[in-house]
Amino acid sequence: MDFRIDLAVIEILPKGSRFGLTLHNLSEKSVANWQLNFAFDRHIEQASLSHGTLTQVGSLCTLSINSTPLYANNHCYVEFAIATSPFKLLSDGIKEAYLTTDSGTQCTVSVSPIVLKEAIDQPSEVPSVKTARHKLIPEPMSANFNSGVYELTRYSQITVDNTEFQSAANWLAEEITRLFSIESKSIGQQDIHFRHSPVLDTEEYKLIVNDNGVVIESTSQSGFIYGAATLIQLMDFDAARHTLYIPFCQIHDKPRFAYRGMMIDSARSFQSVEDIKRLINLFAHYKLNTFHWHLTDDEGWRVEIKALPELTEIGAWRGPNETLEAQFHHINQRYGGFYSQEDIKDVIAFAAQRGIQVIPEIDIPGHCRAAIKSLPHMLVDPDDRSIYRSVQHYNDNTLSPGIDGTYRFLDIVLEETSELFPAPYVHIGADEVPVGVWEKSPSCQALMETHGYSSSKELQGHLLRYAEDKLKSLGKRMLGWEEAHFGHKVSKDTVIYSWLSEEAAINCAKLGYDVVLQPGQTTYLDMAQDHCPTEPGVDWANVITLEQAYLYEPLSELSSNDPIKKRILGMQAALWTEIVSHQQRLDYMIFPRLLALAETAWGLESRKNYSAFLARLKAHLSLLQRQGVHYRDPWTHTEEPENAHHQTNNNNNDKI
Ligand code: TNX
Repeated sequence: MDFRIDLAVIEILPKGSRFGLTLHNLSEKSVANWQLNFAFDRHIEQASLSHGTLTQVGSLCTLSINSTPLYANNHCYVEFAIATSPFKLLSDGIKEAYLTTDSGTQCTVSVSPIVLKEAIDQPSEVPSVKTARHKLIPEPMSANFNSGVYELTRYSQITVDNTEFQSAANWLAEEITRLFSIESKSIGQQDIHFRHSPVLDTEEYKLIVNDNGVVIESTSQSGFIYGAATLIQLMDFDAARHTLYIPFCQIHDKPRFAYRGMMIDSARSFQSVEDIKRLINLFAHYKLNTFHWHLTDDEGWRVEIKALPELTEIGAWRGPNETLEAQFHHINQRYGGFYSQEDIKDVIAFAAQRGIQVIPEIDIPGHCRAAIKSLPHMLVDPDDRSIYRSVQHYNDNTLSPGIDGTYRFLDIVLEETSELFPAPYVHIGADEVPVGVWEKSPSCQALMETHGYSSSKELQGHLLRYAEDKLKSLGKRMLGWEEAHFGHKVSKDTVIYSWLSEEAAINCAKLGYDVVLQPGQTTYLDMAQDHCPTEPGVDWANVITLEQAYLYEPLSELSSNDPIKKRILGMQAALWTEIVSHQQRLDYMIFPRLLALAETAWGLESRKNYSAFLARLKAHLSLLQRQGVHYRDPWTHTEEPENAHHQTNNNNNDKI
């Protein structure tokens, strides 16, 4: 490559850091009128730039120093500062860069790892443990093992009492084939029996393995899925004999929380339908029952809305020649994609077969840049002179409650979304509405006056209440991030997802809202997993080691019989994907921390024990290996594979 940039932290300031950026021209040709484009997650203070000009839209920065050509075999140097916390991770550096020259040529620029000033390198010690006798995660409510094993062969069959549960039995058969290449024959022994047991609770199951075979008892499709997931984890495979061994046991199990979820952000990075299904299938193995799908954000609109095709024709794509600027990765090309309504139906059916409901998130009124840029005639308030900057550095990403177009947009999007997703919930976002929005919009100010509102939070609440009423009329309950109750306009039927702190969850529960816990400090899987600069991830909420993920105990400050606890529907983990651009990285960030969180979501608090979990995990990792999951090994700290960083994600070709 003919160009390279080096970025070094040169000074740590009381609030922020100062950087030196060197752009090298390693070629034999000088370039005049160049522009350097690079992806950088933090806001660069304009006034701090030593020379040249810099614009920043989200993470995309464009630097030019027109007075100085970039001479052959020479370099140019600039300094700038940020006002947020100092860098500790290499992932904080510049992610990608390219140069454009006056002839319009695009040249790739290689990026050296950032030189950090204060890198802490203290990998946490994970205790070495003896491999446990069984590898069940989450740990069942009660499990008794007896001596002896039952053998399953390719002549084994699964029988169901009731055809209603056939699809759970099919899942088990498919998984056995996928994992162990054992295809059951249509003529064989009836070794696994799904027995309907109406006395059990919906998600409860029993699993009995003895000389007579395997019996799973349950009363619902999801109960049979959980029984099947446990059975799979109990299997030991003898490849030579093509036989699966299952230890004799009696297991009786049911979940602690009714809501056990995982959120994936498909807006910042786009995952193919196959990638999403692969993850959902894995979630089923850990007895999760909810997939929260973050489908819209500033950097991409991913759900087809038939009445507003611009949302995906324009808003699903970013790049040098697109309406939306490139962000984060793949910045010198067209990147993106969307899920057609057919794709979504396919995902929903796939998830339902695995006992998982899919909840869509349409994030409003902030985080709406992709929608606004796709539908400016509908969503831009031409008289709004407000000046604001969102957390992710946009000044044009918020819907206006003062114009009709916003309400028409909401009607259409919520109607189509509600029709498409059978779950009785729609998540409406409501997070991170920037300070300063709507202040200089005559229509918003007039609306505030009409209703006697004194703050923008009330105006936000006004819009969210509209969305809530609309969703109610469509038979859906509204879910929102913790900011959804700001301005006190939405009803107590709204479910609050707390992400900033546990305290917020307690406050919301005290106010009478049902809550789902998703505190950034312990459940955000985009956080780095250890105190090492090379760990991929971010650290604004925390560094989340496996142990911290495991030890998270929802609302532990409250006594176990505090009635407020009844308001907790459950918990979920989340993967935001600004820096998660490919499948290996996805796996690396999710596994095995999700297993730790799944144990808390499902298992009894009294049975939680980190060493015992590690012992089971040690035995369990082979099951992840068998499926090609690129997990982070807690003992060897194995990184994602070398090539992962350089691998281009081909997903964006899916819809071209
Ligand atoms: C906060 S959590 C966000 C997301 C970012 C994430 C990055 C929440 C409701 N908003 O928009 O992707 O931090 O960690």
